[in-house]
Amino acid sequence: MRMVIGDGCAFGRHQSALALPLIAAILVLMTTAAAAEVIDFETIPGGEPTVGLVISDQFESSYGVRFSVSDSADLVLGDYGGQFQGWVDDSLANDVLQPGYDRGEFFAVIPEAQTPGRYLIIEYVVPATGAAFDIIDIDDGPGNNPGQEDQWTIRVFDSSGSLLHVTVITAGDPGTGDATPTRHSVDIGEAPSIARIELEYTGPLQTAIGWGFDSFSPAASAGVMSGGTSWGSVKALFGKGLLP
Ligand SMILES: [Ca+2]
Ligand SMILES: [Ca+2]
Ligand SMILES: [Ca+2]
Repeated sequence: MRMVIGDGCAFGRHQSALALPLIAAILVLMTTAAAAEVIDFETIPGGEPTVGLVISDQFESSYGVRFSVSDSADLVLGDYGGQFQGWVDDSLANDVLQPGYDRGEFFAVIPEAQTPGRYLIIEYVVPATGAAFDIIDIDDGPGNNPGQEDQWTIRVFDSSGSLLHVTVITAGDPGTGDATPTRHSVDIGEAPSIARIELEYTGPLQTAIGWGFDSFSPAASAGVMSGGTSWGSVKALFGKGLLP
């Protein structure tokens, strides 16, 4: 982690020697908290979650990530068990998860995500070492439909655009299923190099693939901390006399 102390810190050498370990401890705690934070779409910074709300840069200042879609479509909110936005179930109501899963009230979805060339883009303000998220309803439609298996391709890039990691998840793989959140984790290792993640439907269906996106953990995003806390606010604590 590379941090630069701004000019606003007016300390003598002795005070700095005392303060720096404390700063380091605070940053470790904040980074740990950031790694544990999850964007669950139940709260939206600067607004209220509602069905159809476009999700783009609301999480940029607090989580260090922004969402977009490769073409003119939007990532929008849908609600579990409410108006149809996401997926069809074999035996339950639409947009309901299988028993035992609780992902709150809202999820995110790109309508008509099977459209060729349409995919979700997640960009990091500061690269991260890892990420995790749920893709919901990776299945083969209502009933058993061989040859219609949903398939998702996940691509991870560094800040120079180099491809770091590709994963393909196909209906029938472990953890997939009707109305089921399939957890996927990306772990690049020690170096924080994840700058961009793309999720693209690469299955055979032309219509009504049924899916949702939820519980996104952007993980350790150095320099941009969780919960609206930033390096700038750490410096502000000095100004208030709350730190030595
Ligand atoms: Ca949720
Ligand atoms: Ca389904
Ligand atoms: Ca599906």
